[in-house]
Amino acid sequence: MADKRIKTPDELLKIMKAEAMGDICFTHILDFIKTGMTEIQVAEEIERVLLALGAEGLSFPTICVSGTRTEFPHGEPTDKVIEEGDFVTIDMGAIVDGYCGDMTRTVAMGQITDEQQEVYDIVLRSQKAGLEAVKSGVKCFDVDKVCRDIIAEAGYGQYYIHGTGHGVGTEVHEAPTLNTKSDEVLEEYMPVTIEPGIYIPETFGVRIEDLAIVTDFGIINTTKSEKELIIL
Ligand SMILES: [Mn+2]
Repeated sequence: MADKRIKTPDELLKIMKAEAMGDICFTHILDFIKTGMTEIQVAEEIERVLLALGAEGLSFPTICVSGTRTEFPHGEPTDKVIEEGDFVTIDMGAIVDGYCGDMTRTVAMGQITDEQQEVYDIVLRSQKAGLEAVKSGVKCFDVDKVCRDIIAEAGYGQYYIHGTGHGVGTEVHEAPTLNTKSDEVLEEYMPVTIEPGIYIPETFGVRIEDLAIVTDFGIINTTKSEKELIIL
């Protein structure tokens, strides 16, 4: 039996197409999002745009959380108004021909604190190092460790409260699982997310997520959106 974690070229193309829709949508949202809007308004616009681009559905209900609510990795959007100084975390995915996209970006609304900037930089460094660690033959827990060690060494280890990533296919969460326990070995043409985060209770959180295709030399990153901190 074929290993369902390894995708065919046809499957990978559908995943790439779904992720490209996410990139286009994110670019639109950077222009759309303003202080004074609610999280729900932004989430609804994301979903409208993905469907308008031709998505047949959404990989999962869109996450848009702001301000202190960014402490919730899987928070549902609410009527909370987006304010100056907020981080806004958006996690979304389109479905194309049955295959899911999945990407996360955290952006800042206007002036942020030094701590916000510092935490963002740590997550970004962790996320980039995780992507660099991905290659066929590497064990999933080793990729998780690369991401986790950077966050821990920066003093935020207790606030990294989930795994580093997962496979993607017709379901948004598939094998392989990238966490502290998974000894699965990455193989060429597995699509996997790399999505470390820091979530400080009642303060703020940051997550950055790309969807990468494992190769023998490293990755093909299907997520093209900017991930240096965007201040709107
Ligand atoms: Mn994900």
